[in-house]
Amino acid sequence: MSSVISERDAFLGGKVAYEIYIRSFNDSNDDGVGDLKGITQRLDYLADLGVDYLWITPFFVSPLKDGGYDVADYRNVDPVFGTMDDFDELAREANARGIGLMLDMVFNHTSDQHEWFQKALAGDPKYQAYFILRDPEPGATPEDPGKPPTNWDSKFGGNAWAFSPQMNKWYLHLYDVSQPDLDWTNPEVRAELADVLRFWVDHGVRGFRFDVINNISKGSFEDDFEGDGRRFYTDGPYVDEYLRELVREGGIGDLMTVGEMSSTTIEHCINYTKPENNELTMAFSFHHFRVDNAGGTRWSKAKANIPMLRDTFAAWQERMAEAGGWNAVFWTCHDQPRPATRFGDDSTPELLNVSAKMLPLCTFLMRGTPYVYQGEELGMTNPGFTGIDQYRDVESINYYQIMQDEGKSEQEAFEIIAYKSRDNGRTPVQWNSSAYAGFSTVEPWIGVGCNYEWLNAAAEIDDPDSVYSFFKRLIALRKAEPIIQGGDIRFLESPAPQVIAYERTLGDEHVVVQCNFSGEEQPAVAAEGGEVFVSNYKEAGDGKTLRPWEGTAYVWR
Ligand code: ISL
Repeated sequence: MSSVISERDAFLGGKVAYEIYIRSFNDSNDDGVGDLKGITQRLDYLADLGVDYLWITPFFVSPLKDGGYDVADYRNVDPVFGTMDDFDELAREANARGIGLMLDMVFNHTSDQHEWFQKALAGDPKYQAYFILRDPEPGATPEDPGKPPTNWDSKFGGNAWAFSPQMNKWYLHLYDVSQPDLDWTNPEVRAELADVLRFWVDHGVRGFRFDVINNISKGSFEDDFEGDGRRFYTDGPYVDEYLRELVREGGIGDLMTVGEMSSTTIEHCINYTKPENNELTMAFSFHHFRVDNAGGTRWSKAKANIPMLRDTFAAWQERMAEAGGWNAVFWTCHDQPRPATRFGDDSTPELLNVSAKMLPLCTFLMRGTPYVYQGEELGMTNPGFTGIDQYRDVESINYYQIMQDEGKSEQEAFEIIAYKSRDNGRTPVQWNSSAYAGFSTVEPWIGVGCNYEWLNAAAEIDDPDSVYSFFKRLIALRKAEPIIQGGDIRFLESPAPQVIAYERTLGDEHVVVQCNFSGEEQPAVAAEGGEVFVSNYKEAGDGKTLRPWEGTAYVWR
């Protein structure tokens, strides 16, 4: 077996990315909303943590119906987030610290406020051809437009088509009604989007994240009587071709790129990320978040099924490795609850500390590029909101109603929202114990988590036992160890249902990682002769059992 890893694996496997949800990261001008200057102010913190790339969520001109994922102008900064000069300063300062910026390109759809859609509404045929429009059935009136072209559901609830009386046409919106889908079959659309990439590359950007990029090629427009329509537009026939063209025409073949792949398959992600295909460098996939969907729906509250989690990781890790694909590995993002609450235990500070360290240990030693989501490095939890009026997210507000319409009580619907809402990850980063957690001096756009007085960056930075210090260690370890960057990976049979274990191998070296996803002792995988590589417990264990929430990796070399 070779003891040398490939150049690609050394590069991607040695990098760590950090996601910034800009509205909630740091507010520099005290208007209650995070901004670009706010990020610049925290670059030293991020450099100390050791991350290489910052994925910044959209800060482009937007009506903010979907937190900026509704873009009205791809080439300008929304005034609420700052100015182009602020951006250039951020890029300069980040690059000077060896940190690259990755921008978030929302190319499946625009905002209905985008000039292109406004021109389409006004009847301009050039721009009507930018969107996916359909004529109504004969006899339709603005009051009664009849049946939508297909029965597909919007991801945010309701039918995926909206009728525009102004155009006398239906338009497709897989997401919010204010987010019309672009028509990628139109070469002018593809050329415009490639030009947007070149614009930002000229501003010093070193990578891109592509929003729901596997939805851009709609297959056939037919009613779905088995599901919600996604099988007709997910991983569609031309996604690979469009990606190759976008990368080539956008001139981004040498940059770090990650595609957000919704409801995808491993085989498609292999194609999207195999270097010889010249598409993307890595894929974000979400199958491991299905493990706490009761009855097949995300809008449910259930304990995570750990054997299913193990099998999902095993399949994605092993199959992508065999076929030369590359995964982004992560426990959360701005669309997910906080992992310490969801997969760990936040019921006491001690349990939180140990479980919020076990989780990154489990994923950081896998094959792929780890992504840390703002506040995760502090062990931030779901915020403990108590009323629906504290939520801001369009999806959460829609589903709170939909769940009640479908028969859930107000209380049941609220508990599910409190557990699964995207707003769980969107509360301000807890910087210190002052009012509004040091995020802002005025009331933020969304409330601060209930535990900010003791759970915050200021309390953790100099504490060697903090979750923050543990993340720093894991990041440094990954950069130092080729076996983690590019070694083979094989999942081991779990000695107990609540344990996930896997092995990395490089030449004669090997590492065994074992993690206990429970508050009870569990049997361990035999590790005789191995030395502790990294652990969330200070004292070595007995080698036979894993302590509550223990994550330990052993090395043989
Ligand atoms: O939020 C979800 C599950 O928690 C997903 O359905 C999510 O909408 C999907 O992963 C796509 O997300 C991306 O595109 C959306 C935007 O609202 C999300 O914030 C973004 O990450 C539409 O642009």
